[in-house]
Amino acid sequence: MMRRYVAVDLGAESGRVIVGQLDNGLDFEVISRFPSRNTRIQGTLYWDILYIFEQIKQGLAKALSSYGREIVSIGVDTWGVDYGLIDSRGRLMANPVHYRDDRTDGMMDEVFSRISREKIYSETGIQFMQINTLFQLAAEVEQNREGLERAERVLMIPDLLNYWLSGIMANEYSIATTSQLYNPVKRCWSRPIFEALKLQPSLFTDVVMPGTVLGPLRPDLAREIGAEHQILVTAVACHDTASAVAAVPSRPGEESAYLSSGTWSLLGIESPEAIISPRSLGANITNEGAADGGIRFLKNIMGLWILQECRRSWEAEGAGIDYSVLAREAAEAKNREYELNVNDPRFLKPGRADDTMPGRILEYCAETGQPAPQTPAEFARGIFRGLAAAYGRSLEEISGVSGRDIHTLHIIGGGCQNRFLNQLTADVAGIPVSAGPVEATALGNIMLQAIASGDLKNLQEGRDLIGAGGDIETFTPA
Ligand code: ADP
Ligand code: LRH
Repeated sequence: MMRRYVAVDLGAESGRVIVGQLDNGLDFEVISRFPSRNTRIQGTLYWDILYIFEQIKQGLAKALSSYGREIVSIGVDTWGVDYGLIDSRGRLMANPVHYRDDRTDGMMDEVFSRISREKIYSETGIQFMQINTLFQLAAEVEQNREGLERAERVLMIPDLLNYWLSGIMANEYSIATTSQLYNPVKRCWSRPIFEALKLQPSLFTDVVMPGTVLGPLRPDLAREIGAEHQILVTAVACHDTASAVAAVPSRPGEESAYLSSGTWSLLGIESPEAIISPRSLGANITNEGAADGGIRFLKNIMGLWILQECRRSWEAEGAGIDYSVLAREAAEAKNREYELNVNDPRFLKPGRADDTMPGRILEYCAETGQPAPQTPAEFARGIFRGLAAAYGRSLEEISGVSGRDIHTLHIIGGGCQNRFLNQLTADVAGIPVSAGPVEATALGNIMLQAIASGDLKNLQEGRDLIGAGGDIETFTPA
């Protein structure tokens, strides 16, 4: 009987349920795809986590009706830094707040008044971004003290979904590191940071490593979706970027970097240990947990989010925007050429009716004395040029700080379908770009389940299968 794994991969723009199996390589089928819904209520931006869980249930039920007893396990990976608070009866206390909500405004300075930037970085090695769990929890201390006092547990989003699937509460390593509360050298939660924020250490569990089988699906859930056999819930590399990096088709010993390209652009290298130094702090490079228990030494770059928000704004005005068409048109759109500094903080927050993302770009162009784009393709071209420039700079920083040579860049994720951006990146970086796979994150998720169930030897075996799969295209610098 074929053994199949269900991967639930939730990015900030969209989620998918995928079934994968080892069958002449690492083969997969997309069962369902849905938007990662969020909504603003009384001024707060929330994830619609109940809708998302309903989509997971429907996807799993569909996978079961197609493959029945062949389904062995399920694994969940999601975007980083967000969480839900759980009360003493095991209930979610409120809808999780979106990391782009305004509540973290000013929270970095608030936290730095209690514990220094240097100390936080030496404890965690994590890039400073106001979206980090650390600053979200600092906002709860200020704005929701009673709620936080009643909370028994903090579960990061994939931990929460794993809990709803299995009944087991556990904080997984890769997603735990995105919090900026975890010490990757001592391999435990950071006491000095918990003390500075007056947070109870018991809010988090001991960390479990990627590939830990949590247990079977809850019996009530199994009945609801019609599962007649035991399906295991595996804590994979629960941070989506860790799952994506697990599936980079690199060969052993290769001197390469990866770029996970989606809502965010995550560019970096793998390292067995954390690299925490004044230089890595100066360059604001992060040390997040990897699928093999090691480290992803990388930069968080604003990513295709800016384009997603432009698309939302253009569609609200009635324009239909197809990403592949837009990428092709951007390649030709040479009038009114500009280049965006994609990491400018003004682009972090969602656009509003009176403050749209295209409007912010026009404001930026006026301030920097650049031509104002007019068509979607012209807007997109400047975003892509800015992203490629940021990739080039980040590659240099990462190579300089780590002392590693980088001869190839593997681009994975939805953004690797953008052939214009792939070529621009190769040109700016001056190294070949290897693009694919698009669904790297789900593949990394499946690999961890296959390793946990003894069907795959290790990550390299999975990477070799992906590399041999043939969906990889190379872009050579001009
Ligand atoms: P996430 O998982 O972070 O939600 P994805 O990995 O799904 O994001 O990547 C989504 C991005 O990929 C989109 O914002 C878009 O810019 C890009 N993209 C998706 N499809 C295409 C396509 N056919 N051609 C070019 N770019 C694409
Ligand atoms: C990408 C990602 C990234 C950051 C951000 C919040 O989806 O996980 O690594 O953590 O979302």
